Amino acid sequence: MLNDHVYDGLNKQVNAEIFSAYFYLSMATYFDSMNLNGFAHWMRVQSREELSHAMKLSRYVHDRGRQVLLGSIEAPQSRWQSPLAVFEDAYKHEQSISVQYDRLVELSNEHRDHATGVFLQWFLTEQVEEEASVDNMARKLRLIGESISGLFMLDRELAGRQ
Ligand code: OFO
Repeated sequence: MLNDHVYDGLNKQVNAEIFSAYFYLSMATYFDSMNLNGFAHWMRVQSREELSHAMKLSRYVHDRGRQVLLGSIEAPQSRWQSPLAVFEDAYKHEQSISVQYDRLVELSNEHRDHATGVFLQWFLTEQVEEEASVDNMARKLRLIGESISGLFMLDRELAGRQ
């Protein structure tokens, strides 16, 4: 059975992952509005990935004998100045999620919940990848600069994300 503090932290993290899914979905709709279909597709895949993170956490809470309590999800931002601004925000967001996982690991250590600490290692590794993927996109967009053809080439590439 999970300790109440760790349980509370995991519940909040489920909420944070569902918010991430919502945030990326909002980014997808922004790209839809610009007719950048490849970018929109990339964001939808990302949104689904975030939901899968929420499911993985939920399953763990259940396996440890507690029921996940879902909280309300705040409305995400829906407008940006440019595709680059979207990925810069996504990068900041992923950095904040990484900090949350670090704190959650610390919390589980504080309460000597080693099983949760081990379980959370997967998320720590995943966060390295999550930060890198949005940061790489921001770097590419900075290289492209004002080039419309560069933007469309990248859009075509992103349409292939599985
Ligand atoms: Fe679930 O990693 Fe992004 O937010």
